[in-house]
Amino acid sequence: MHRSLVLVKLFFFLFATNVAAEVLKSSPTSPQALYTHSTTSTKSKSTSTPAWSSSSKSNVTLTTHTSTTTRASSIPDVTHVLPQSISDLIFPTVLPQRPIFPKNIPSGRGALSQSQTNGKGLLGAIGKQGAPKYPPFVGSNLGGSGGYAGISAGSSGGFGGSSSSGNGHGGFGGGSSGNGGNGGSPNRPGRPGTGSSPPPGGFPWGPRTVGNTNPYRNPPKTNVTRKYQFVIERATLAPDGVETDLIVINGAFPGPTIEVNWGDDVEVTVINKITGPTEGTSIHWHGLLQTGTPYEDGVPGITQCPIAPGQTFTYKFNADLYGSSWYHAHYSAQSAAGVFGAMIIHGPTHVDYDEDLGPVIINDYYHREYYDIVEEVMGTDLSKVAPFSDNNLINGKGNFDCSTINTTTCTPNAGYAKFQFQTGKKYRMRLINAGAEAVQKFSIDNHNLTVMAYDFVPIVPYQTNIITLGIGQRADIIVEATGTAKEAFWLRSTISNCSLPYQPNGYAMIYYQNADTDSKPTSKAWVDNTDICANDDLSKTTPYFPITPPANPATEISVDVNFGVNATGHLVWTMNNSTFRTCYNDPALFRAHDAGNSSFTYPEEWNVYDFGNASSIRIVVNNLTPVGHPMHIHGHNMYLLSEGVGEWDGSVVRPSNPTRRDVQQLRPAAFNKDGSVTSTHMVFQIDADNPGMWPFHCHIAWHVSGGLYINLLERPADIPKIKIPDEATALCKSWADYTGLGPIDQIDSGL
Ligand SMILES: *[C@@H]1O[C@H](CO)[C@@H](O)[C@H](O)[C@H]1NC(C)=O
Ligand SMILES: *[C@@H]1O[C@H](CO)[C@@H](O)[C@H](O)[C@H]1NC(C)=O
Ligand SMILES: *[C@@H]1O[C@H](CO)[C@@H](O)[C@H](O)[C@H]1NC(C)=O
Ligand SMILES: *[C@@H]1O[C@H](CO)[C@@H](O)[C@H](O)[C@H]1NC(C)=O
Ligand SMILES: *[C@@H]1O[C@H](CO)[C@@H](O)[C@H](O)[C@H]1NC(C)=O
Ligand SMILES: *[C@@H]1O[C@H](CO)[C@@H](O)[C@H](O)[C@H]1NC(C)=O
Ligand SMILES: *[C@@H]1O[C@H](CO)[C@@H](O)[C@H](O)[C@H]1NC(C)=O
Ligand SMILES: *[C@@H]1O[C@H](CO)[C@@H](O)[C@H](O)[C@H]1NC(C)=O
Ligand SMILES: *[C@@H]1O[C@H](CO)[C@@H](O)[C@H](O)[C@H]1NC(C)=O
Ligand SMILES: *[C@@H]1O[C@H](CO)[C@@H](O)[C@H](O)[C@H]1NC(C)=O
Ligand SMILES: [Cu+2]
Repeated sequence: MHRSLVLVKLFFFLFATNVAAEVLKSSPTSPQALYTHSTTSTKSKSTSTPAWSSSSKSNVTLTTHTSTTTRASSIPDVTHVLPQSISDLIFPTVLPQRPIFPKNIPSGRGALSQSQTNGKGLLGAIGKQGAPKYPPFVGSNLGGSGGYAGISAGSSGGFGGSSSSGNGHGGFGGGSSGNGGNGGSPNRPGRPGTGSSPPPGGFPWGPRTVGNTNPYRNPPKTNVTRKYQFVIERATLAPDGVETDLIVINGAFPGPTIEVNWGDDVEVTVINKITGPTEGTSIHWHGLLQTGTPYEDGVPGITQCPIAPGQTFTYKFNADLYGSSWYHAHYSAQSAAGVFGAMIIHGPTHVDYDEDLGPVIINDYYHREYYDIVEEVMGTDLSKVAPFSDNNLINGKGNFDCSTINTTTCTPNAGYAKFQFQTGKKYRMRLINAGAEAVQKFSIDNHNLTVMAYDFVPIVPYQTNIITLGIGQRADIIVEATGTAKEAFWLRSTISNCSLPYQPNGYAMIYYQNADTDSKPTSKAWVDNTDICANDDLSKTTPYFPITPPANPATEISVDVNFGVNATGHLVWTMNNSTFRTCYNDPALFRAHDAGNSSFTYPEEWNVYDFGNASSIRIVVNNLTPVGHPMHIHGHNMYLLSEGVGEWDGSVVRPSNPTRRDVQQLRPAAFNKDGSVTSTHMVFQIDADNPGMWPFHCHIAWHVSGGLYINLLERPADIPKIKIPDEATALCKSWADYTGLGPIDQIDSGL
């Protein structure tokens, strides 16, 4: 069927005919309901089979709104009518906001100590006890001043701009697996004492530069192993002044920063000490390729069994790409409870800067426990399926208006993250959207931003004032300190209008060298003229190292993103009409491994797409929902051939060198005045050079809980050649013991 017919029909049923695209875009101020309870479905432009008639695959029906439903004979007892309430809740016309504005912020003096807000985490602090500084690579012998001139290997320019003393950064050669190597700060685990020195004047990654090396074909191997230990447990902290039950790593929120060099081996020993109640866990190393080690990707039920309570697992993988990223729990929505942290992989740079200020982690933040939120998201009370975030944090800090709650201890003016600038210097910042639901708009008042990398891909630098980051996306930026000695500025991240925040405004404070670091900036925000839900145009984001993907890939498929209400009345998200659910006890990758070249029939709800030996894979993704989705691929950077409104017309943006990244914001579908709906698309391609079972999913926690997820089975014939270590298979034994050989109370897709 022609897509536009499907769309017109579907959305006609779903939503009122009188809703305009403008209404959607300006919805927060519009009193007009998006959804009117029309029963006049006969006005549908479609005369062909009803939109809900074909979904025998997953028992998910596309929700329609009609008084005369027809039902696929294979699907008994399916409710086709979407309750009127749901549309207003998922796509509210008025956001019930309680925003905090600069005028309401008392000063830069925080009311809570770092340990009360962030536990053992030091991100966001300045001064003696502040966050560590970040050298050009781990093991570099820093000292003194002088610009970081190390753009090419062997450059004789001094490294500098970052002093090796007095900033808590010592601790090279610390314990091989403990936190807090000697001299290190509590959130800087110790490092092994051997093998970390590069050749004199050189780099750990050898002669590779951004411009001369295809990172996928010719990555370095340093033969250095960096070891970390993560103890995951529950903790009560007050990141924004509100005492909240979190799950944290090594007592820190956000978790400890992993900092290694490109080509290093990384070993992270994860100890699951989550009790009261217990739950499983697993950690995903976002953006890494895991070539040859797909069982280290950290996706429970796909690449491993969860780490059972009380159990320990050591992830061993190579830092095969360089730049900025994060790691996070992939078990249900546990990440939203605080199980995430930054990952810095030092590598060559193509842009000059003086100092690396490290991670700027941004996350929409919820005061309720993630489990309670997921229970509602996955419940049958459709009025609760689209939760609002309570706050927006930068490096785990923020203020909260305590007058709006009285259920828990709340300290006003808990304090914001702070950064120190010196006039004339150029700073690198590593922005990470580590949130659960929100699209972030990052900016620094009065400062231009130069973007040098998106995700793990260095780009031809371009200048902007506001950077859009969907969940999981990163931007490496250079900021030139153009202010004067006594000035202070707001650094902002604002949750966009296509997300659901009660309090959209995230702040941090930037102080110049002679500014009073307890003062409050008075700077004004840039005006945001950017599209509210989409990433910057693909035409703007040109990879610095060009790669041309095949113009005619071996395989091309098309997948629709949609949602519906299933037979038991739950809202589920679908890809190609099928909602996903993992089986924690039975990792799909292990099935592929055991199946070898014989075919194994995967349960339909695993959403496995077997691409066989295809050498390249193209996927056209169509969004039929009025919500944006940050689509993340594991095991690859995707070539983004096209994205935008409407169906793909076959054209490719910069075919000789398309944008590559590991998360792309799929725009929301738009409503038109005549009642029709215009879908949106993104088209991506991957080189199938990485045998494995690779997730491709929406990174909104609540959407992946609801099943917006597929697995790409890549080169299954080569998977049996991969040796899955005993330690990985042993996880299934201990998980089976924990679950008593039966299912646990899995309230969502599991991821
Ligand atoms: C988002 O909505 C708010 C409140 O309605 C409005 O003030 C703001 O201008 C909107 N921002 C954008 C980028 O549309
Ligand atoms: C998904 O379901 C809709 C409605 O039942 C149907 O029109 C469409 O063809 C299905 N899509 C696929 C790819 O099966
Ligand atoms: C679909 O529903 C039928 C009947 O309720 C059930 O037997 C079957 O397992 C369901 N299939 C899926 C994929 O959920
Ligand atoms: C790492 O080890 C491999 C295999 O032993 C060796 O070929 C390579 O030269 C080593 N690389 C470095 C940087 O020492
Ligand atoms: C505080 O608690 C009272 C009594 O439970 C309730 O009526 C009131 O609405 C609450 N106020 C806020 C701001 O939540
Ligand atoms: C930002 O960049 C523009 C264009 O290069 C320039 O005109 C402007 O002065 C810059 N603003 C600041 C605050 O640096
Ligand atoms: C509907 O979805 C929910 C949530 O995934 C699931 O628990 C329930 O079993 C599903 N119902 C059917 C009939 O598949
Ligand atoms: C989408 O689902 C339909 C119906 O189950 C199936 O026939 C088709 O192969 C699926 N599409 C892809 C690309 O797998
Ligand atoms: C499949 O595997 C079997 C042994 O497991 C081997 O004999 C056979 O040649 C393989 N077939 C192909 C097509 O690789
Ligand atoms: C896939 O490649 C393997 C070797 O890697 C080969 O044995 C097998 O026959 C191929 N299968 C197909 C369907 O071409
Ligand atoms: Cu989504």
